[in-house]
Amino acid sequence: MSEKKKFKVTYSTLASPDPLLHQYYDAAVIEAKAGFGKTFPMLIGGEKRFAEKTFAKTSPIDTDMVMGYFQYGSEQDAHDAIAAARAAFPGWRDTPWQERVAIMRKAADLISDRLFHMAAVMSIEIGKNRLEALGDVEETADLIRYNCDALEKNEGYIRPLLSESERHHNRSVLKPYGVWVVISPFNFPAALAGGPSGAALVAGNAVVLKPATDTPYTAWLLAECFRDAGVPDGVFNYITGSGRVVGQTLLDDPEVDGVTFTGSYDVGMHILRQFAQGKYPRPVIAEMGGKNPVIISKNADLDKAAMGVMRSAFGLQGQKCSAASRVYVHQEVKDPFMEKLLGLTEQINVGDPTDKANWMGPVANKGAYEDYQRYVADLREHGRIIYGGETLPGNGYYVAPTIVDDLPLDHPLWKEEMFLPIVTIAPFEKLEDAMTWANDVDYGLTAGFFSEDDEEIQWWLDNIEAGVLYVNRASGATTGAWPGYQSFGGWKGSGSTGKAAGSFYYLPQYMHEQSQTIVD
Ligand code: UN1
Repeated sequence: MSEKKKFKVTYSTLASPDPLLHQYYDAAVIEAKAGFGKTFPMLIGGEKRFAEKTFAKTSPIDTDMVMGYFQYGSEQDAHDAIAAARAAFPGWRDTPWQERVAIMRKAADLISDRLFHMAAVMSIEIGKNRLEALGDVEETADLIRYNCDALEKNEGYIRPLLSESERHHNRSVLKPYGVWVVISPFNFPAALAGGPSGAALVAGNAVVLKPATDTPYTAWLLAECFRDAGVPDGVFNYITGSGRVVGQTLLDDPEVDGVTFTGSYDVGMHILRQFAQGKYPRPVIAEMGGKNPVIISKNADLDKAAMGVMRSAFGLQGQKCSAASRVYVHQEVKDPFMEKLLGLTEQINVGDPTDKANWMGPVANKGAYEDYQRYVADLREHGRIIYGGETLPGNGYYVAPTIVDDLPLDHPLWKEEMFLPIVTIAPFEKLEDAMTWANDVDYGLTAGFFSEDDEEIQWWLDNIEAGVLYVNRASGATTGAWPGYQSFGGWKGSGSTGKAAGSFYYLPQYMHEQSQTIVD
């Protein structure tokens, strides 16, 4: 067989994909399924580690489909992983940054080489459609490359300071902290595991990755890429199991120097508070969800607005922290907007996301499926469901995209993150009111605005409280940031550091600064 064509994937190239892309993906799904049923180890100090218990990873597409068996790690395994990272740290820290960059670039290239296999596994593991899964994998490689570039552009973050005299030689040096724990979520099982791990590693830290219990498989494939790229034993460790046992033990271990957590507001705040009890401050980069608003002015192009909202409300079944979950639309254009949104939503096929015809797959797990039913009952009672509101047939966790109107503005679900394909819509008369409502939540991750009026646009940019803003973006009103093209990080309860991923200020967070003054 001839060499496979290489693709440069981004979320925007995925709008009109090459037919070969589909062919490769279809083949990868068949191949991935043929390999299911194996038992996967953890990776601690370069050794394969097996726990006493394993858990079966089943697919939300078909709950009878067992993808593989993963280790149910113990407290001891978690401590061992931290100890392995601690032991490996000095060697990695002292490795010239240029060599670390070379190894991490190799890892990024391996991820790109394994794009189709990783995406196929991810689709089956978490129900992500083919294009979004391919995007997630390639985003991982690009996040790693972005941070390699950043280290190079900043020459290893060794920079001269001013000097008092010719005899003074002063410089600022950024150095890695030590042992870094990465706790990753199910929704971007590659990008939000590999992005933070890659940054911590290239900066010179040793890493312990604990992926979400729903997505150990994609994270294992990532671990293989790091290993095969030559990340030394113990510098990257992969541990699986429950958040309660393994996750909590990692966080309790005083040998941990920093954490990157992506997940819910409640867990993120718990980690921040717990870390503040330590002997001294340690960095916690927490990315904690959103309740992302879209405001549609009477001066909006409603086709763009409807497309942007549909894609961001229902992409990945609404389970992105960047998902659009609230829409405030000017009362004069509400009816035509709703008609367009309804028209687009009716065209969505929900089903096995490895099938090209299906744009929405199942929700992630039983808990999400039950939450959906609970929320829908509440919304039906207090508002009006104008589309969806039903679970769908199949042996997986399928639910309909759901549009809700007439929900009173004081209902708690205007403020609570549901993490499901549910969008609530309200009319407004004055833009100022829409802005007040948009900002009146504990979150501030992403936000969207639709208007063709430049003054209004500037006013919106000046007043909205969120970290990632999009104006008139039909390909996604609030979702779809790409490393280097958008920075991605939240304000308020959405993020702990005020600095975003995929941008200038991310990588330095994985290092502490040292000032060095030498006098002749
Ligand atoms: C998340 O939703 O958890 O901007 C992260 C986006 C993706 C990342 C989202 N690049 O939608």
